[in-house]
Amino acid sequence: MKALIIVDVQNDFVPGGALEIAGGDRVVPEINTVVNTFDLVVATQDWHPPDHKSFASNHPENNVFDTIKIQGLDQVLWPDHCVQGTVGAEFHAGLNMNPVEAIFRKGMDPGVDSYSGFFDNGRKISTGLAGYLREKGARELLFCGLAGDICVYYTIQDALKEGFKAGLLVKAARPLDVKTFDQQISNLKSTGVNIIE
Ligand code: VGL
Ligand code: ZN
Repeated sequence: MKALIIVDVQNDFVPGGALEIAGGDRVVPEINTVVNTFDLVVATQDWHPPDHKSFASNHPENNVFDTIKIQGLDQVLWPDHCVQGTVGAEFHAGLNMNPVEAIFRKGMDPGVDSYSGFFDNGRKISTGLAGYLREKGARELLFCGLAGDICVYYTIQDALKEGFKAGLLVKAARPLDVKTFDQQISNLKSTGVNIIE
């Protein structure tokens, strides 16, 4: 049984959004083309409270994109994005969400960021995604969405750690940093991830 995991295709990650990714909106038609070919489709949604510690605005002494330590973890300070209940946190209006059976939200704890759809960055709290997928009988997961080099990448890493087979739909993912993503793709390939160009 094959599942598609759509990562964070939200307004703040597409051009015009608070944390825009070049070409981020281009993943939408790519995902729509394949979304009906899976046995199971789930989506993740970045869903932060306004006082989230990953927001540079909550660290007046720092700048956007600085890296600081929070609770012992490296944390990039982002522009305010995907704030709960805002338009920026909504899924892109063009994305066909009808086949999506479940939405897993992440990043609600103000003290810790959550790039992966499975666990927070400290690996302390599970979203329940792994258990859900196992109970549904999904063994092979295909990933797409935004940002390729951040939430998609870390979600794939956790999928492997959780014992799933993983694939990446490259055309349906866009990174914040292209060079980083290219490097990550070759790393993933060497760890057995099915890179679908
Ligand atoms: C993401 C940075 C901060 C992502 C989420 O979805 O890739 N990146 N929050
Ligand atoms: Zn975020």
